[in-house]
Formats: sequence, structure tokens, C-alpha cells
Amino acid sequence: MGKHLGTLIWAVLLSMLAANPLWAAEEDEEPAPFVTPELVVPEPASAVMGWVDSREPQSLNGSWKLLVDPMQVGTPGGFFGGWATTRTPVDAFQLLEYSYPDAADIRVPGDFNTQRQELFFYRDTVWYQRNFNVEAEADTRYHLWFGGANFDATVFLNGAPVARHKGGYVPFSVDVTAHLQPEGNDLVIRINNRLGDDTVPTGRTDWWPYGGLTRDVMLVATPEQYIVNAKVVLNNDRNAITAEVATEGFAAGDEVTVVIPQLDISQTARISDNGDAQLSIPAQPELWHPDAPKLYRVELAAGDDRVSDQIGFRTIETSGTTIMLNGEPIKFKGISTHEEPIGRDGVAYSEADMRVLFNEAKNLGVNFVRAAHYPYSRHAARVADEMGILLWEEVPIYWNIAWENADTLAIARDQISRLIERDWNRASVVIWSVANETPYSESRMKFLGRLIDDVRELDDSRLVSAALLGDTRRELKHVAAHLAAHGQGSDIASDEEKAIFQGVLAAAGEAAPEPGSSFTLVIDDPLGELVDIVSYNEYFGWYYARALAPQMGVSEQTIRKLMLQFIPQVTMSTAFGKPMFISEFGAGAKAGKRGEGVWTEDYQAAVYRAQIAMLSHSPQVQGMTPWILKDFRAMLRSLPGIQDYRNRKGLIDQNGRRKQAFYVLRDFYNGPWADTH
Ligand code: GCB
Repeated sequence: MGKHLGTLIWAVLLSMLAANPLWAAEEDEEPAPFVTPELVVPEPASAVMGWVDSREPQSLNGSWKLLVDPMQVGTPGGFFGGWATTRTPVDAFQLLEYSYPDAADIRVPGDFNTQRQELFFYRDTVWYQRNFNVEAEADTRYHLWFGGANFDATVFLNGAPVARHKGGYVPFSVDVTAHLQPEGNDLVIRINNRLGDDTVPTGRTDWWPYGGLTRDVMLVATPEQYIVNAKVVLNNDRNAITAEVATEGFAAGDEVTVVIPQLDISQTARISDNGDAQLSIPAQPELWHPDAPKLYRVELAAGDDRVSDQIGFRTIETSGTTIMLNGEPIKFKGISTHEEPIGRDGVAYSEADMRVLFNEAKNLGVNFVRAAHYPYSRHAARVADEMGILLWEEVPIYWNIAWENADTLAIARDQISRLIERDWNRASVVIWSVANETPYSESRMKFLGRLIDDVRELDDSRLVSAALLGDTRRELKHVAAHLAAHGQGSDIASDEEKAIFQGVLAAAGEAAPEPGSSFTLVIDDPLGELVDIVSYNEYFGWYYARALAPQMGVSEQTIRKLMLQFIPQVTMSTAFGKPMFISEFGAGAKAGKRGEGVWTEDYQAAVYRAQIAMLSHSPQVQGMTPWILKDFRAMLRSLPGIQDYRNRKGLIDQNGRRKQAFYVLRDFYNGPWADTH
């Protein structure tokens, strides 16, 4: 082909592409060859559509088709044509370079990383496709509802890009009535699970960034005028149930009715200009409690629309350093989890998965679970409601986030508001946590301050927290001095090491601690001012020894052994006069490995014993969620033969095998802390 002909073909091709308004470039700009322009895609509905399970939705779970697209050629608008619709060649002459009918199968819900071996470490674009039929009825609206798609999903229905959601983990929906056809609807989702500096979470996390349609997908039918969502909670005085109902399509003055048959409640309110209705209904329900998780059937009606749910009523508040459930002091006997099932790799997506996981948590004697580090599927809080487990729910603002980036803040705000709007009727959820181990800075305070304001505005019937990091450098300096004082008189250290300890104490001068003296660690991160419960992650007995040994010039073995003796002399506290909560402590162990040293069950159990001794004499500490119930997948953790890409701090391994530390914690919750609920 001559040079001129080649240029001409390009010019024609590019002008055809530019003529399509979906991917039109700026008017005077010539699209660059081989570059795929950004699509213009609407946002999903801004509010979460709640109460969906009572609408008998059409499930779109099941077997879908999957294409893997690391080169981004599936996006429509470029030279390669795009994969937004299902096409098959009309005859032997048509060039198509993709095919959904011939593509691999993938199960929805579920992550793609663990369904296909070659995608285990994959962090990029894939395409999901399926067909569905719908017997569309008159005067009905149809909404595509996604429980969560990790982490950036664009939805195409019959070729039209109908919604894009960034962030993953939380539900979104879009009204697709205008795009539906009775048969053979072609639903295609482009999903990318790559994370970077500006995303939430960022690119580096200590959990697997599972990608794909990890949650339920469904088609929800509503009347033209319908209830979008409603928050139904007990007021703080425990004498009235309040309902805030959001509707769509009704006229001001139309009515909403709330019925709670078991309480003989049936009350009506009028919808205001903005579509909302508010009710406050005098009531004294039996209160939801982990020991007796009472749920009531609540029904809402407006026009032709009807929805219902099972809801528990309780209050949660703090009084000084005490946490009060239904006006009574309570300690949170907890454990942390990730959203992974026992006995299978990948994301836990079903109610059954959550039941098994939470049941093993209950076997420890817990009344509380920290659902770290991101929103789980909606099944989690439902199961917790039924099983009587208090729940901490969290958004993945983890380590270093782009605090100054407006788009990052927008994703974070979207994520927390969608989580709250989904779970605000779950009595089990008592804490919204906005962050985990975020280093101090002014911009971090502003970012998290904004989120905390959002949370309080959306839902003031729960407590706000964040897992804090503390001032590790300062703390380690104090700990080093105490270890030196302690080590001098012990037979753990060698003579050479004792000389080093003497040097450390001499340098500390008057501040040098006496052997055996206690040490109070005070958390004063200014974020403590903004939260209701001051939560703290600490790794005495695990990371701290590794950090101190080279700094002090003493063997890690000596430091670890001294540390186990020293931990019980530490008292945890905060500068805020609020309840303190230990949101993490732990140590790694490979199930079945016994003996001395790190990675053994024995060492992990020794760390738990020392930690429990410390925490049970720290009066401000009102609960704990040690890290973690089960070994979990983590790309950070490669050590062959021990980790093999799993974080080994679980009390059980991935198949449910219990380690010694499981029993240490169980004995504590069933013994000294048995009567603290
Ligand atoms: C932490 C993090 C958690 C990690 C854990 C660990 O502090 O919050 O995500 O998995 O430590 O095992 O290091």
C-alpha cells in the first residue's frame, strides 16, 4: 500500500469514528491513531435503591461470558472496534476480532482472579457479557442493580453505555426501562480492578484486590411511582421509631404508610415537595441485643408500591470511656475478618459463606466483628442481624490516600454514603469506620473530617471510628528504654547486649525507667477528637520487635523474648476521655508449625497471652478485634512455604484448621470477659 493511500484510509476511518457523538473528540482536534477516546457515560442513580430483596427481583446471577482485555481494545471508539455489544460475523468475510459466544464462562457473583488460574494476579480490564429476557409490564420501571463491581465498571445495555461506577464494593443501580427489549437483552460490563495512587483503596493493600462482578446482579421492577429507600431506626430515648422515606415520582401530599404488625403500628405521613416523608411513631419494641437479636417485620406502602424488611431496634452510645448498648455498658468481644469464605479461595459473596464465617467467629465467644477493610456484600449485616453479632463496617481509606485529590474524595464520599444507605436498617451495625492507619497530615484531617460530617448527617444512630496508627517512632523510643531496663537484669540478653542496654539507659538520663516499671501508651492522634471511639492498631510482639532489634543493635531473638515479658506491663490509653478500642493486634503462624520462634502456633499463642494480659488491665479499653479470624490472600505476603501469598495472622487457616491462639482468645472471652456484655 502506497503511503498516500494509507494516510487516506486513516483519515476516512478516523473521521468516521469522530462522527459518532459517543466518542467524539474536541471539534478541532484530530483523534490520534490507535488511541481509544474516553467514553461519555452517565452516572448511576445517586441514591442507593434499598429494600430490593422484598421486590422479588429477577436474578442475573449465574454463568456469564468473560473476555480479558489487558490492551484496552474492547472500549468502543478506537481502531479495534470495541466489545460493547455481542456480535457474530454475518458471513465468512466479516472481520470481528472478539466473540462472546465463544468466550470462557465466569460465575457471577464471584471474583475472576480465583475462578481462572491465569487471572490470579491480574489487575486490569475484563469484559462480562450475558443475555436476558424480560416480560416487561406497562407502568413499570426496570432498574439494573449491582451489589458491587470492583473497582471501575461501565455498564452497556443493548450497546448503549448506561452507567459507570468507580469505587467497587458498594451497590449502584440505573433505570434502564428505555433501553430494554422483550428478548435477548445484551448486557455487557467493562470492569477494571487496577488500583493506583488516586483510587480508594490505593494500589497497595494487604488484601487481594479481587476484581469482577463480585456481588449479586439483578433486575428490579418498580411501579412508575416508587419507594427508593427508607431509614427506620429507634430514637435515642428508646420511645419512638423514626422513619425517613425517600420516594420517586409521587406528587407532594401523596401518602406513605409504615406498618409494623407485631407492634400494632400503622402510621401514615405525607410526601413533601422533595419526595421525602418523615414519621416518628411512639413505640417500645423489644430491643435487639446479641443475646436476643429480635427482628420485626416492617412494611412500607406508597401508591401501588409495597416493600418490607426485617428490622431490629436498639441504641448505641458512649458515656465517658464506656460503650452503652440499649443504655447498658457493653464490651466488644470481637475478631477482625476479611470477606473471604472458609475452605475456598476468593471473595465470600453469598449468605451461606457469611454464615459459616460468622459462625466460626461465634465459636470464639465473640459478640462483635470488625468487617475490615471495605464494605462486604449486603448479606453480611443481614446474617449478623440474625445471629446477634455487632458489626463494625468500614471503607477502604487505608494507609496513604491522595488526600488532596478531589476525585479521590468523591469516590470516598460515594462509597461511605452508599454503604450507609444500604445498611442503615441493620441493627447489628454499630460502628461506621472511615479509615485504617492513615498517617497524620493537615490534608488527611480535612479529608476525613469531611467524611465524618457526611456520616453524621446521614446516620446519627451509630458511632463513628477509625483505626489509628499512633506515633510509632515516639512509642518505640519509650519501649526501647523499657526493654533495656528490663533486659539488664534478665538472663535473656548476652553480656554484650546488656552493655548496649546500659548505653540506652545512660542516654535516657533521668527519664530512664526502673526495671519492671510500667509504661502507659497514650494515643493522641488529633483524629481522636472527631471520632466517638478511639481505635488503635498495635503490633507489640510482632512488627515492633523487628523494628527495634536493628535500631538497638541487639538480636531479634533477645528483643522478642524480652518483649513477651514486657507487654503485660504496658497500659493502653488515649488522650480523649472516650472509649478505647484495640482494632488490631496479632502475629503470624503457619497452621501445624510448632516449636519456637516466628511463624509457629506457639509464638502466636504467646503473643495473644501477653496482649490479653495487657489489655485486660487497661481500663479505657472497651473491646478488641484481634487480627484476624482466618488466614487471607495477600499479594504482599510471598514467603515461600510459609505465606505463599497469604497473610498468616489467622486464628484458623484458610481451610478452617484452628491454631493454638484460637483457644487462648476463646478462653478469655468465655472466662474473664464472659460477663461483660
Ligand atoms: C495492619 C493492617 C492490616 C494488615 C495487618 C498485618 O496494620 O491494618 O490490613 O493486614 O496490619 O497483618 O500487617
